[in-house]
Amino acid sequence: MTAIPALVPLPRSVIAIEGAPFVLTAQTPLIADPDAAAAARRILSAATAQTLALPSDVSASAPALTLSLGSDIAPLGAYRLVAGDTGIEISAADAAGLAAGLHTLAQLLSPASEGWLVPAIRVDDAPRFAYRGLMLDVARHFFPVADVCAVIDRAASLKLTHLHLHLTDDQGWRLQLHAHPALTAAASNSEIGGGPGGFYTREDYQEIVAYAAARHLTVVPEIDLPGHTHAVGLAYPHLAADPVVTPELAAEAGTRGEALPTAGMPYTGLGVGFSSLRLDDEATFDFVADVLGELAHLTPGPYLHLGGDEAFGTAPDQYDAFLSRVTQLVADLGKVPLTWHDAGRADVAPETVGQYWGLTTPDAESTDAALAFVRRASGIILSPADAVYLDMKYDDDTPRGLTWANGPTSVRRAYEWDPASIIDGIDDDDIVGVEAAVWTETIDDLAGLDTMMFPRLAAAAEAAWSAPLGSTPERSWESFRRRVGGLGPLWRRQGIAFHPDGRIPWAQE
Ligand code: TNX
Repeated sequence: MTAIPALVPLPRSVIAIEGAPFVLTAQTPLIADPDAAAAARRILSAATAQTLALPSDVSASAPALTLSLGSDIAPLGAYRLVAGDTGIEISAADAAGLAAGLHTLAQLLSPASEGWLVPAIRVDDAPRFAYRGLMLDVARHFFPVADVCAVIDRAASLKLTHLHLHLTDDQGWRLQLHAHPALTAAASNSEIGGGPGGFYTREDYQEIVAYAAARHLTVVPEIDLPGHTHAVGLAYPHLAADPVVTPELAAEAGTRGEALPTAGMPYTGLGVGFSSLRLDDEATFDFVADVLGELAHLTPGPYLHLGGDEAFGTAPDQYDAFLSRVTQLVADLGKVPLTWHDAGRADVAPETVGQYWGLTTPDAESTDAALAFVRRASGIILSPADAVYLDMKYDDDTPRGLTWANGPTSVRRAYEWDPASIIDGIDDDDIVGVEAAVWTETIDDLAGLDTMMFPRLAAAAEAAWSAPLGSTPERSWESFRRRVGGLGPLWRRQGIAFHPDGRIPWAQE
């Protein structure tokens, strides 16, 4: 077709078909099983900023929206959507596929006096990677349950499948655990900048997990170990090693006017890499076993993320032995251990999946660490920091954000990379998926998250879902900027405070 509609992530196939547009109104009959019908009302009402009744109880001759579970389509996200003036039919093998089709339908709607128009179209679609993630750091700044749920809705609208919650860091411990209540009693009421912090009760956490599951997202909880653990020392001083303050850390703290990390005092600065659990003490291993056991029990999804990054305060041999032992512990709990790629050099449990956070042009050390996961055949999740770290500034004028990942990350840079082109020897078969990350050193509310995530999260979603960069004329920056610009009115209706990037031709409604 000449001009592809504003669809992101780009579907496998989009064909304009003969006929007039479908007109969707609040009274359009909806033919679907009750769960799918509820999903359709929720997704389409949010997309139109209007409550759509979409009645199911009509013996209607009016053109209907039909959601059907058919067997000729692959499971886990694939779908077919056919729209024309006589009706819209979305077919999929499962509820996840129907939801993906509904999110495509939401992007196709345009307002008109008689209702919402959907062009006559056929879309056949399926994802490239099964794991399509977003990491949210709730440790540097705490975000209440409602904000996390809003982030889940945003992730679902781009067909993501996993929400990785970075639950613990130097600045605070955010998950209540029965076995160690002091973690939240003594180590959660701090955050960067001196705000009040906060934590999720077990019930809050389960509410987040259920909210995500209802939107076909799996929560991946991260307890960052053995570094990024200064907060643990506020609750259990005997488990924490003294902070290792390097000259670089001291210089950076000086520039920012921050206090240096001090044992037993809340840390509210931006420094990283100074903390470690005491790895020469069996009490640490008992603690970690309790924490991970309780977390495994609370978490229905398959993954437990153990962090493992930037443990500069830990001796290398102790780090290796710790990661080896703790990944095995997670495997013994029946979960799949996930670690940042740094742990690739340790003898981790063979099931361990790595998460690559180096640059799109990797150095030798991160290449070796990433390849270690692939050699063990467990695979890797790609989060190249100079492309999909959504806490990087867009340009020098962005008020929030960091720049350590090779300077600011423009929308174009977030878009123009391909998962199979990052590390020699790692291609589609080795890649579990793609995950964007939003670290929150400089972000403290939902509007701030929105501005940093959108539109770059759409670029990451396309890397995760769509065919390889450059494989079709539409899988290109020129096409993406037009398509993503077309989503401006939808995002406004959905209440997403996106960054109105000047390189993108934003549609006005
Ligand atoms: C690196 S990525 C970190 C985080 C920071 C982030 C800021 C990774 C595994 N570690 O601790 O928050 O950069 O962009």
